[in-house]
Amino acid sequence: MHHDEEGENPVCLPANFKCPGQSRWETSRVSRSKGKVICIENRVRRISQTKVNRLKAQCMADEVYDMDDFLKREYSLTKPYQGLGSSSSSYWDMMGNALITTEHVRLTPDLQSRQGAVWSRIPCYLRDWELQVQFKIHGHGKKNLNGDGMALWYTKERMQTGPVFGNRNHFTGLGVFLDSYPNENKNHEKKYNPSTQRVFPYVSAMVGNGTLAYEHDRDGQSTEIGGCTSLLRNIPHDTFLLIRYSKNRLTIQMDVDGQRDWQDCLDITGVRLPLGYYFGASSATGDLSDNHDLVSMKLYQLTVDRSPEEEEEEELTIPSVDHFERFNKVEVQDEGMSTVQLFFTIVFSIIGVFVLAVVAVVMYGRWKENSRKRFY
Ligand SMILES: [Ca+2]
Repeated sequence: MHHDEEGENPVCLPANFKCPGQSRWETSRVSRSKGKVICIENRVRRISQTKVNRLKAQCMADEVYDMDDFLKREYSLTKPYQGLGSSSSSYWDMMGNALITTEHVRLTPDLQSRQGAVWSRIPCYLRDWELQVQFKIHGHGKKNLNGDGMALWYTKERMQTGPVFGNRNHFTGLGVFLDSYPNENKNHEKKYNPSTQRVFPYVSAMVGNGTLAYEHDRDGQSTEIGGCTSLLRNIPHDTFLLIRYSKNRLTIQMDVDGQRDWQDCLDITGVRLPLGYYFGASSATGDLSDNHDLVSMKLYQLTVDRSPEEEEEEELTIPSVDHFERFNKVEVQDEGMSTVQLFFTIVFSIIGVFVLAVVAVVMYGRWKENSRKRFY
């Protein structure tokens, strides 16, 4: 046995692991003999070529094993989408204008005023999971003349239509929005504030409690808990989004470069999502449109160690985010008075003036009477 193999447990690299400045398996010769440098979990170690090969083989085998073991087919939607929307044995439902092809589920075509969605039929009781979404958003419209985008869901409600990318508003649970049209910049051009401007397409997340409203006209800016710009549209290859939820931590990563390299988009702790909600994806077009193609949604169960206290954490009924106010960094601009406010302001002003006038008349009358009494 080689000396460098003694007492070493080879550790597999995580799927998206990358040493600083190195590609995943990049090795470089450090001596004329068999020594190589390999990057393993942030440590650079000198090991033999044999071991490099063995490690590679083992990691690859483990990855295949992981994929099979942790992919949850009942919450995943993959080609060839067998029975989707028709068979009672399918794990998924389809609604609206959504259409199945051999390559994808087209949630909306590149046509005006369409809505489409797919929803998982089985509520999910996994505590820690990772959802990998493969998709393609493309169309004829020029930049910012396309819309509206799509959304991924983990919510209590399912199969409802509405104004939030084809889904209902006031939803309960998690919504992740791939917003390709900047409504706010359009609607508030004069009040446009460069410090709060977001560049579109913009990916963001929101946790709804059933009463909180997603404001479409403001692209959900007032309720978002985080987000990032991601140039995910009209790209020649497929694009990917990853949502990881583990131990109340929500992470979103994007891969739109086709390099299999995840870019961090959002990482928030203190996100509390109840069990038993449904996964879904929806999309809508308005005056502007795009093809919103969903290639796959793969749900993986994550295995996580928990302390006894964490195990005993009380089960939630309402989704929430700890210290939600910390996200309200955007100052709500003074929009001036609404018509209703203006109406009541005028009414109360008139009443106020009238009351004052009556009081003044009465006071004057009394004063006059008093002064008369004094004279006589
Ligand atoms: Ca928008």
